[in-house]
Amino acid sequence: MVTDKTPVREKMLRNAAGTKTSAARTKSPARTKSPARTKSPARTKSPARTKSPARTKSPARTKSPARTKSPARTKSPARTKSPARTKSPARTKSPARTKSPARTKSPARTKSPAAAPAKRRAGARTRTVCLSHMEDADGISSAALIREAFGGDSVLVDYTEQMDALRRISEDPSLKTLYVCDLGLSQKNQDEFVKILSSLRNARVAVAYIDHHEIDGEVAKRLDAAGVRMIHDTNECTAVQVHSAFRKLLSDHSSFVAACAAIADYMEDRPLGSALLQMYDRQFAMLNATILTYNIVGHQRNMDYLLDLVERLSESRYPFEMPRVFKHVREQAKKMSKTISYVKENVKVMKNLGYMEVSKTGAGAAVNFVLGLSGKDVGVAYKKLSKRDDYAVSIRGSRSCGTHLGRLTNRLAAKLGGSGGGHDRACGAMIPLPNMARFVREFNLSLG
Ligand SMILES: [Mn+2]
Repeated sequence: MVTDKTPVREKMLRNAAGTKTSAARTKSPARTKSPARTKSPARTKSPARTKSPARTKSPARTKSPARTKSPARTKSPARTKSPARTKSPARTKSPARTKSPARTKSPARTKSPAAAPAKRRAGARTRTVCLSHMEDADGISSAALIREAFGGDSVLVDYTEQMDALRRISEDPSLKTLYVCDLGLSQKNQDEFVKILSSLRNARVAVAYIDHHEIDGEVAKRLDAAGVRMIHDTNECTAVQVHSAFRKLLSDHSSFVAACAAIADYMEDRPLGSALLQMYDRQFAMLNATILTYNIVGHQRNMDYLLDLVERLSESRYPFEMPRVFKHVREQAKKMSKTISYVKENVKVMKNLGYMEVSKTGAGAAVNFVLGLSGKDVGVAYKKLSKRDDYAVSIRGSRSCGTHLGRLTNRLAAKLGGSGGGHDRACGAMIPLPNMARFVREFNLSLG
């Protein structure tokens, strides 16, 4: 692996050195602070980066539960003023992109009502926000690539928080550009989603929706008609689509980040995804995709960590380089092996599916084993959500499963007062407590 890696890296570095973006970045005074960094003429090149004491050792960075409060973070002149960012020719093309001071003042990060200063500036719209999915490598990678291309704030959510976050963001009078990534819609939220995005467009906020989950054709049309930039292909993961759409604004390393996301989303066999993966050593990409996934899964309650991950990926770092990742991978792998025994002992079957209620682990962590160990073509795992009267449901299909599970889930969940949807062989839902058993029964019947 080591021998393979070198030429690939070198090739990437050569390419990166010539790109406008990386050249522009190096000049950023922000970066010059770190002596390790300054030496590196091209951002991607810098092996020094990994060792930069500021990054790796700063406990404030990684451990600080309140990311935002860390003075180093928020006030860092580096981040705030970054003329390199703003003046980069690549960036200036898009009017939305030009001013992006968002990064610096990051209200999203702080969770403080950042709107206040903006209001004082008499309605200046300057903020760029990327609302993305927090639960997997595709969502995190998409946020990282958007951040690399446009700067701005990353707001990471799961499906339960998606609409609340969107409402909150849309109420910010300083919002100038909004990217929504890897967040599929369901019958339950799609109308409100269209409504909010349309009103943002009416307020002249630039809005892009980048996703690969099943979408109602009418909903897609309405978004398009409202002037939302639709980057939507069910055949490629979100990060790959972000990469493809904004390649000119991204470093060469971004293709690696997108390839990892494709692996994590089981979409590395698609046309664009496989072309990206081909550029790298397969094992190396799989290793990094796994490191990324396990660290994301293991840090779902640590927003600070997840935002840091986004930032590091956006700065052309490899997942394996990040501090303490192997420790977390080991812990996560241990959990996985326990989950295997747990599922083996508790999985139940109906004619067309295997199913299991889980409590010791997440539904998403167990569902692949429910599928595999049940011997059926569909696996359903569900877990009662704390403080809610709902189950979080994860569903997976085998390669020989002929039903589009995302569509079936969307329909059944809506019928039973929940919501859900997703891909043909991987999807999820939220189902009200009293209807869970019925959901599994009807799912089984629909597969027959
Ligand atoms: Mn995805």
